Amino acid sequence: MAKSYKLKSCPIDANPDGDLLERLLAVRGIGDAERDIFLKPDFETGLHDPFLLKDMDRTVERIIKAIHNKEHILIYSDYDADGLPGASIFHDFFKTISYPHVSFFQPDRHVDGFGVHAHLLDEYLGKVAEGVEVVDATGKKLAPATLMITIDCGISDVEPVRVLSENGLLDVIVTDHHLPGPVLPAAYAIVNPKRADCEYPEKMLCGSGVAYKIVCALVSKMDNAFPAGYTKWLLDLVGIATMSDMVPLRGENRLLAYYGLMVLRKTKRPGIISLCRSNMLEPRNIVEDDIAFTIAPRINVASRLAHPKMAFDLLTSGSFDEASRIAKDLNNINNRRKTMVAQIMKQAHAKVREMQSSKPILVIGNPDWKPPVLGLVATQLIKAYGKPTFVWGRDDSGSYKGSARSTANIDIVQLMYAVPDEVFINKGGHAQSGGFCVHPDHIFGFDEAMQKACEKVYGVVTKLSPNVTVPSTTVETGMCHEVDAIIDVKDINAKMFSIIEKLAPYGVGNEKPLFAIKNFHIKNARLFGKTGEHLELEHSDWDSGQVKAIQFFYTEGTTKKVGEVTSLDELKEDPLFALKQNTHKAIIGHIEKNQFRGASDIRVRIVDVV
Ligand SMILES: [Mn+2]
Repeated sequence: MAKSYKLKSCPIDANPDGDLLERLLAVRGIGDAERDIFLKPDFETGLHDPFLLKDMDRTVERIIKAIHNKEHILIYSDYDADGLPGASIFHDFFKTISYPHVSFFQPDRHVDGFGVHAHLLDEYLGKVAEGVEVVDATGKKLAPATLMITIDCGISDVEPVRVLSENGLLDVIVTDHHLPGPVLPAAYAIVNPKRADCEYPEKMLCGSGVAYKIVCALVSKMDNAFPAGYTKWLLDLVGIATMSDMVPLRGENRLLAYYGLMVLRKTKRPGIISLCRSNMLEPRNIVEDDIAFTIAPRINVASRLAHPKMAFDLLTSGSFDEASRIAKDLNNINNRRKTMVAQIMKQAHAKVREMQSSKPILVIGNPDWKPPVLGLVATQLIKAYGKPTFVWGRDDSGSYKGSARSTANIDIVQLMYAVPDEVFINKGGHAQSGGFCVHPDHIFGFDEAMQKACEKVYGVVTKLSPNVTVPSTTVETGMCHEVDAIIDVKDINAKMFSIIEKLAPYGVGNEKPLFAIKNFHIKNARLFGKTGEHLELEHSDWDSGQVKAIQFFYTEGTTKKVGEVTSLDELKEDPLFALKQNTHKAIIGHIEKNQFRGASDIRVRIVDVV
């Protein structure tokens, strides 16, 4: 079936046939005022003053006092690819000043869950059980912690912060970027750009970004303790977090991502280097996709299938021996994760086809599915079907746990609160992403309960359907095409790529440009890969020379069987039959640089053929 595409609407006037750079800027709404700073962020002048963050003065004073008094400082961070680099920034800071009285803690994603849990910290606070003690980097026993700093969490933990500060022995500094609730925790200080009373201009920093601002503020007050340019070398960690935490890459975040990528390419951290090399990636060639597809998943898998400490140890390791051992372990765990997700996805697709459901919510589950990977499954399912998705499985203790993801217009937390109380043992999250635990007595009626809740909150299905928006990520699955520009195949070359590269790094808020490529005459089509799963198309003619286009996992799933197939038999005999007819109107895809053995070429990464 042929598909249609349209040009992205352009918030700024620009000639669609004009200069490509102008067109790409205009499509992103980048006008004259932002243009220069967007194209060439300036590290010396582009960062905001960290002291514009509310409570920064108090925070810096308290930390410096703690260092002065040799207090035991506890860094409590989230377990993901934002919280862990944030904690690693503090690790680097304390290591640089050789401060040993510091410890690092991350909760367990599955046992404890997100946020601050006071009862886990007994050992750190000196309430030592027999034989348990907290030691510093040199192995020396630490006194009870008197200062705790949260990273990427804590803003909604009013009760735990109250309990921790109750006897006056521990000061808690909350640093976070999540949206504060109606009541702020009664902490010693709270650094969060999203505080209503915070005047900091960049509201969308990630948790590591906030941690970075604090370290910058500290360094500015302790100047002579640090080598020149010290804070710049922390940007590899900030860059990883900024590009994996789905914050918009505009404003200060663009600067952090831009220089983050630059520093990553020169990183000296054994952990990052080992992780890259063990995945056949040279740090100097890292691009944003390598963070999204190689680095971040391997940091995150530690908390999903092992413990976050593994990834923290990797990021902070000072030894190549240790780092390459951890990198190898993380790769193995990540392979196990991939197999688990792939198996579940296969079963899920089959189940969805069998259900043939027109219901507005996709509820799917299986007691054999492992809850730790269901967030990843839910993300893939919503991409494939464009419906709010609840996926459940059963853990080793017999609990029915799962993950939910939603489209822009449906709040899943609201939905979970609209079902009768007894259905969920536990529920939580944000409008578009959450987790839950279903009571075993209600697992069979779970689907129906969610559909009813949806009707209750959003009205009947027929009213809902026209409003269900297809999330922008489905561009990748071929359900909807909005292209940045229409280009001619003859213009695809290194010069064009250098223009596209000017706007990188791409990500949320600055999506990688998608093109409709005209005049691509398929002279050669072939399948390659272990099982012939990938597609390569070759264009060549006298005028425009040769251009290659590839699509990985072309043969997987039916949505990617592109081109105008006249009969199924043709497809069975030759899966490339339709493509070879050259009846397509355009190739939809990204332009990328392919690096191999020191050489490189510019090619098309196919999203679709229409
Ligand atoms: Mn975060």
